[in-house]
Amino acid sequence: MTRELFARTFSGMVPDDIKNVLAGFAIAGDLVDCTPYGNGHIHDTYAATYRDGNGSRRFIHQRLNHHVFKDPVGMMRNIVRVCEHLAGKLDSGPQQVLEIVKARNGDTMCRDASGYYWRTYVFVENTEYHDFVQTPAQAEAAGFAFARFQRMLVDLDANDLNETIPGFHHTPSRMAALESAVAADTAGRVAQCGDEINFALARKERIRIVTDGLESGEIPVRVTHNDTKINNVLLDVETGAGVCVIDLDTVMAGSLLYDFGELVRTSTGDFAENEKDLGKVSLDLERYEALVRGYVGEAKSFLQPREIELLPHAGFLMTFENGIRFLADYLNGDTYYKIHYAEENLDRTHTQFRLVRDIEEKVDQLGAIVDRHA
Ligand code: ADP
Ligand code: GN1
Ligand code: MG
Repeated sequence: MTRELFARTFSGMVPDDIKNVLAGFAIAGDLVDCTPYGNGHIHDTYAATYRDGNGSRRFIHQRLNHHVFKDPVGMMRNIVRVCEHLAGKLDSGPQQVLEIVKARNGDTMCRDASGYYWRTYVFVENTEYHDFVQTPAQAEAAGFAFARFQRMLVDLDANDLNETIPGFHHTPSRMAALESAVAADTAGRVAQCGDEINFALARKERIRIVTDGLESGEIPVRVTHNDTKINNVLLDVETGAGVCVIDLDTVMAGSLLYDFGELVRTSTGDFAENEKDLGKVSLDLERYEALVRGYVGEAKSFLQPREIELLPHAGFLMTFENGIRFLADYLNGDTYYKIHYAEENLDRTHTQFRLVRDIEEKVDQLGAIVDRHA
């Protein structure tokens, strides 16, 4: 089954089976509308409006992808734990914690007739998401918001959280998965991807630094978000400030280098993740500096020397890791990420690899910028 077929979307009338499952959530009023929302690659997300005598309220409903998150109950336990921890620590500044709406029976999720788990969050109003940034100020706001998120979780024991996707950022394992995909050639696409596979193999020796450092204790294991893509933080529509970190499914033990690196990948350019015009794909140093200012400015109090030293490597690592994940998915026949057209995973691979190359060329400049702010 390709990911395309897994995705459940509709337009117009809300199908009855969806209405039935939504009725299980403890929400007052009548469902007025419910439409597919956002550009997440994993779950099927809907924005819904309910109305009662007091007015209207919006909610986010998600049908969870249990092929990716095999233990939805354990995942929701993590999210409850993390949200409670964050809610107890809110300090000044515009910020909100994701708010779970429980089922009428008190559970954190409902199940539909086909066995899918659904969950609901309060819609965070007066905010917007960006699939890629348009200004350095947005990069700075996102960097600050994710660093603040990390600071607030610095005293949460990583052992209290389930590992929702085993080896999620173990880049050498991701490389091994690519090599298995090449060997299996399930979709018969290997012959067409020689250049991409060689590009990946040529960098195999440079992807162990963070995993080795975590294993040896040289880099601290922290509670990290692990999916700090720019559309996983909501920015205030008026001020542009980072208001709410969302998509908490992968919050678990990790390295903050993963979080910083994923921000570099998604907030320093001016191009979509699947951009076909590779001439547009490059890292903008002004945005990078803004990101570093926001992120390092807030994280300085807890960053350790080895982490600071590796910050300039983080963007390379996460862009490369995403590139090999997209490539492996393409070779496997598009079973993991949601796709909107046949070659999308290959386009995503090309964009990531072009950005990797650009980061490699700029690494000294990235180091100088980090030095200025750390
Ligand atoms: P996925 O894992 O598929 O990326 P997300 O949890 O990131 O799913 O949700 C997909 C998108 O839905 C987000 O990028 C964001 O645009 C939107 N979204 C999710 N939660 C909320 C919320 N509580 N309020 C407003 N928008 C949200
Ligand atoms: C997925 O769920 P979403 O769309 O925020 C993926 C990330 C990738 C990203 C690439 C659980 O993020 O790891 O970096 O796509 N999430 C999962 O865009 O695999
Ligand atoms: Mg997301």
